[in-house]
Amino acid sequence: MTVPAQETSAAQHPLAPYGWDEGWELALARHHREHPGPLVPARVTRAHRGALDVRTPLGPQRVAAARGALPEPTTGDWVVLGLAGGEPRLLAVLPRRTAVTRADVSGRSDEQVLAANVDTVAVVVAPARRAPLGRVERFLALAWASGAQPVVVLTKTDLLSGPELAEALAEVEAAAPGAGVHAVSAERGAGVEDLRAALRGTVALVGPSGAGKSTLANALLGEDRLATAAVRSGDGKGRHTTVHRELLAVPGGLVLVDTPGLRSVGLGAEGPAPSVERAFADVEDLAVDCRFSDCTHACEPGCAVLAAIDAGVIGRRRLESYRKLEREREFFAARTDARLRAERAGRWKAIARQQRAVRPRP
Ligand SMILES: Nc1nc2c(ncn2[C@@H]2O[C@H](COP(=O)(O)OP(=O)(O)O)[C@@H](O)[C@H]2O)c(=O)[nH]1
Ligand SMILES: [Mg+2]
Ligand SMILES: [Zn+2]
Repeated sequence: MTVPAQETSAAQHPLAPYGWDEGWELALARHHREHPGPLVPARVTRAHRGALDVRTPLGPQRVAAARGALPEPTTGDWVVLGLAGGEPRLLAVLPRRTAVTRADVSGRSDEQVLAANVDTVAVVVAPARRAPLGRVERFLALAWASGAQPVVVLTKTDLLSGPELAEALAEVEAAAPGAGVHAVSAERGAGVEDLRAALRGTVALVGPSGAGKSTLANALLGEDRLATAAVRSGDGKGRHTTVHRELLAVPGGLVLVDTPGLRSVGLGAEGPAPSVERAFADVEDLAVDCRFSDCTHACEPGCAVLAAIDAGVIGRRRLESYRKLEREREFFAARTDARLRAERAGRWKAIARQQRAVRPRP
C-alpha cells in the first residue's frame, strides 16, 4: 500500500473547495503543537453578532464568537476550532494573508474589515449613461490596499450600444492601471467565462448597490443562490437586497464573497499594501520626472504631470481624483494618530490613578 504524498494532503482536504492549502496547513500545525486536544480548521462564511457561521471539514456549523484576545473574525477568516468537550470552541484565528478594509466613517473605530484572505477583489460597476470613474478609482484604491489583485467588471453591457461599451471600456481602462477590465452581461451570460478565467482563489465582489454583484455571483455559481434586487423604476437605483457578507464555494475552484453595496467607502490610512500609489500608478510614474521631488503638480515649473495633461496623455480629472483620495488618506491617518495619542494618554492617566491608590501619599 502506498502512503499518499504529503504535498497532496491539502489538495485532498475536505476544505480545499473553500481555499484550504499547504500554507494554511503549516499555520495550523503550530496550533496542533500548542493545543493537545483534537482540533479542526474552519472558514468563516458569515459573521453575526456573537456568532459565526463556519465551514468545517464535516460541513457547515455555527459557533459562538469568542471574546477577548482574538482578532474579531470576519467573513473569509480561517479559524481553529477545538473539539474537546461537547461544543466546538473557537481557539484562534489564523494570521490573515490579505484584508479588504474601509475606514469606519462613524469614527467609532478605525477600520472595518470587509473580508479576509481574499485573492482577487472584483470591483463591479454598471456603466449607465457614464462610467462612474471616481467610484472605480476609489474602489480600486481600497482593493489595492488589501494586498489582493484587483479586477474591474463592467456589468449590464446588454444595456449599452457597441460604441457606448467601447467608450466605457476605454475610459475605465485608463482609470485602472494594473487591473484587468472585463465586460459582462450576467443577464445574458456574455463574458462570464472570460471573467471566470481571470479570477483566482477567493474573490470578493465589491461595488455600489444595484451594480449587479449578486446576479454576477449567481452566474459564476451556475445557480441562483443569492437574492438579487429589481432596480427601482424612476431613479434607476438598486434596492439593498444583499445585507450580509457571505462566502460561497463555486464548483470548479473559486470562492466568492458577495458584499452588500457600500454607500461610503472611506479610504483607510494604510492597508497591508499601498493603495493610492497603486491605483494611480500612471500619475506616480509621471511624477518621477517632475523637477521638484515634492512637486504637488499644482503649478510648479517643470511638472511632468501637468505637461502630460497638456499633451493629452492623462486627463485632468484623473489628477484631481488622485489628489482627493490622497488628501482623504492623509486626513484618516491624522485622525487615527490623534485617537492613538488620546488612548495612550488615557492609559497613562489610569495607571497614575492606580499608583496613587496603592501608594498612599506621605
Ligand atoms: N440588464 C441587466 N440587468 C442586470 C444585469 N445584472 C444585474 N442586473 C439587474 O440589476 C439589478 C441589481 O442586481 P443585483 O445583483 O441585486 O445587484 P447588487 O446590489 O450589486 O448585488 C437586478 O434587477 C438585476 O436583475 C445584467 O447583466 N443586465
Ligand atoms: Mg447584492
Ligand atoms: Zn509635478
